[in-house]
Amino acid sequence: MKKKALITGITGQDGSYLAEFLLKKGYSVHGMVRRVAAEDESHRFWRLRHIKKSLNIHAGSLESYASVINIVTKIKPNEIYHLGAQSYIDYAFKDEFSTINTNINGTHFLLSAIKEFSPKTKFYFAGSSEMFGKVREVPQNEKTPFYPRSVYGISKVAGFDLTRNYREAYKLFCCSGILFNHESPRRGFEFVTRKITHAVARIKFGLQKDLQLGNIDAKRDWGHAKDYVEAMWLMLNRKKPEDYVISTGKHYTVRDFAKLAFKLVDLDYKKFVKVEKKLYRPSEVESLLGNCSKAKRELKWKPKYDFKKLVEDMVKADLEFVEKEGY
Ligand code: NAP
Ligand code: G4F
Repeated sequence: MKKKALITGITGQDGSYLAEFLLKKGYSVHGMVRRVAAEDESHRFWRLRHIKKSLNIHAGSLESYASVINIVTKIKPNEIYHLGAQSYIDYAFKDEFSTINTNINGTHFLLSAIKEFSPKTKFYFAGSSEMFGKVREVPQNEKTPFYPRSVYGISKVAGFDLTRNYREAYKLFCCSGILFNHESPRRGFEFVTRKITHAVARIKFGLQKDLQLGNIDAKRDWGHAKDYVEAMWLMLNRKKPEDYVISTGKHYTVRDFAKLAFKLVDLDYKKFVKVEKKLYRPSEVESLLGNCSKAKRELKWKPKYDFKKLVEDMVKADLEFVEKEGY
């Protein structure tokens, strides 16, 4: 019998790569999507268009326990990958309450539904390096204390603790990946890497004059989403549920990212990037750097993409995108 996986957030960057990955492994792949998204296929399913026919899509809401119970009891999946979240940090500062509601309740509802109705289901929680926030040590590993700097980070710490508590209290197979930033040509346009590579392509084609950015001295440990979804699967396919940091072990500034992205199209970033104080965050995470030696040792995981390959992949894809779509 085919293994069944349920992915929340299947329409997002990671959800789309994970769905592809699991289909290739022979899984029957189910996705939970919000009704608003299900009704707007042409826009909301852009990352899944090529595999949509192979997926089982269920309309449901992470904000409703009844809806989560219905889907979990109907599918009784072997594995749940809980990726659905309000994941954009700038927006979390603008709407703290919906970020908290979706992110904490969504995780809690899924864990509770597994405990009550499908206790053999293994559960993956999408934890985040944002939980380290104002970092307590460098680099950060699984034992580094958390110090979140946004409501998003706070919601992820709560989800992480809920996941750990369900593992310890009810002996469920629940684990969290503490994933550092990961990007790709499927990254949402609001995140800084995609904002940069899209602007680079638009500037190259004469559609845009400059690029406004906020804090370009912030440092991130950037990997490729394709590499990171494999780590999620590896975590659920070991004997024991544990939490893992997933990162590259190298970090760069936003300025470094912009410099390389512009250089790839023979432009000098200094002529185009305009720093705007209004784009700074009320409380910033200045620098993140992960130590993923536990994942390397126990999951035998290591990233295939480095920083340069990642930026090249994104710039190339955005040049093609802008040329084809014209925007
Ligand atoms: P993403 O592209 O923003 O995708 C988020 C997904 O969550 C989308 O499918 C979205 O669905 C869904 N979603 C948002 N709000 C929802 C709501 N109220 N109810 C139900 N679904 C909702 O994020 P990603 O980059 O793939 O990240 C996946 C997960 O990993 C997220 O939980 C994120 O917080 C976490 N994470 C990401 C990174 C990273 O660098 N990418 C690092 C660490 C952790 P719609 O299509 O309907 O909007
Ligand atoms: O690309 P970002 O918006 O990603 P951020 O805030 O690090 O969050 C992402 O990674 C987390 C993992 O650590 C995930 F949990 C989360 O869901 C998300 O995927 O911003 C990166 C950095 C920040 O320091 C920000 O202040 O870039 C800086 N930045 C500078 N100018 C900008 C901009 N960020 C955005 N989005 N837009 C700007 O114009």
